[in-house]
Amino acid sequence: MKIVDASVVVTSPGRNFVTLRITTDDGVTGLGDATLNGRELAVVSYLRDHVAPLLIGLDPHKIEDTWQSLYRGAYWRRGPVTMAAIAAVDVALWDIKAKVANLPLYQLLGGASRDRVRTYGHANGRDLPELFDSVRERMAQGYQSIRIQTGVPGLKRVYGVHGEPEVLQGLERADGHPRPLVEDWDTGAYLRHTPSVFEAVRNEFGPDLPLLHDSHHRLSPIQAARLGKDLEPYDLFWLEDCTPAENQEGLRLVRSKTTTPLAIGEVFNTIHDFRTLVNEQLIDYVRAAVTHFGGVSPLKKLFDFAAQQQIKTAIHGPEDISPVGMAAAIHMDLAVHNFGIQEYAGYTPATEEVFRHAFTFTDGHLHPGEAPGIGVELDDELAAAHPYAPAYLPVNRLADGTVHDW
Ligand code: CS2
Ligand code: MG
Repeated sequence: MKIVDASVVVTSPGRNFVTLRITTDDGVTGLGDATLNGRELAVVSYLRDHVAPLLIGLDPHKIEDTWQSLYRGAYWRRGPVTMAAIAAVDVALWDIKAKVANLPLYQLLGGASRDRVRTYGHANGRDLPELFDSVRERMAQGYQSIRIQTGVPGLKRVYGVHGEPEVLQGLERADGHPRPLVEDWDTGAYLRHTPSVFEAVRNEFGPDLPLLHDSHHRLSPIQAARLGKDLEPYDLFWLEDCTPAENQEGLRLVRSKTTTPLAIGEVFNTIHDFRTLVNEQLIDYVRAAVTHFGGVSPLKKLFDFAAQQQIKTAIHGPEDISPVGMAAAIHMDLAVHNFGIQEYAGYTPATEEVFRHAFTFTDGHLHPGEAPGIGVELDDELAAAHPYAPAYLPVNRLADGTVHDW
């Protein structure tokens, strides 16, 4: 069996997605997600100009060798662009291997370790009434765990909460913003406000509903320690990205001050980014996504590493992970033993039409389905009807204009 074609499809059914399709001489095809929110075209070029030509003629069954050749052979290792491109190749080859075996991918990853995959959804509101309505909407959709994001008094527009209530679940949609919007931030106001939000949510929805919160890299370690401690009475499922974790050692301070569980890593792209965090058990969930971490092959290695320290998986799953990346994630979720939870923000109807998938969402749980491979088909004709449009995530600034973490 040989690879005869590797093509990149860019489509924007509500937001930009980048997909790699690998085709073999037997006519078997595999898909891989290469979407990097706000920097999509960099990955398109990396794939089209530097990777696809190298794949032609290779044996598609040699997944590990191909991965290692692309990672080590590039010389310039790591980074979101490189690892998203390699991820797309990896997932497409796993898709092909599983199709040839006539098995759903999870069966090649050790088979099912559970019946279904629990998820969490996004609730957001500029104020408490809007937030409570959003929580009820997610619960009505079946979600049994919910991420809470709200506005902050005095701030116009913050992460996860948009002025337009119709924005789907307050996602970080880069669509429609051809230049980065500027959002404002005040850490003090946020730290003073957030505990009262969770007190109100607990009073409204009771003590048992698993609640999550994302600080989105915006706090210093001591500020993160304070927030984690202030949130302990509200028994969060996790506090996410409480501090920029390139400074992995910074989590030692946070960990020493609070028992609030910590989740980190959606922006990480190799196992080295997690080394201290996992070895010293500084976090409870690893957030890496198939699409940004180099694919299924390296993510499985990370999950096994994390399992040694009783750390669980929590694959990143916002709307800017395409249904291709999501499908690969759900297969991993079903198979790995140390599964924690899967983020699932859902997709626009147009996205569901372009990417026909076998995975299902029922009663707050996902299942990858039994289709051979990862179970996703990309409709090229429909994809072409949604051309790429430049779009960027917002930039976050303090009141004095200083750019802040986002
Ligand atoms: C967020 C993401 O889902 C999350 O946890 O951190 O929505 C993130 O803002 C986007 O994926 C960035 O593209
Ligand atoms: Mg996040």
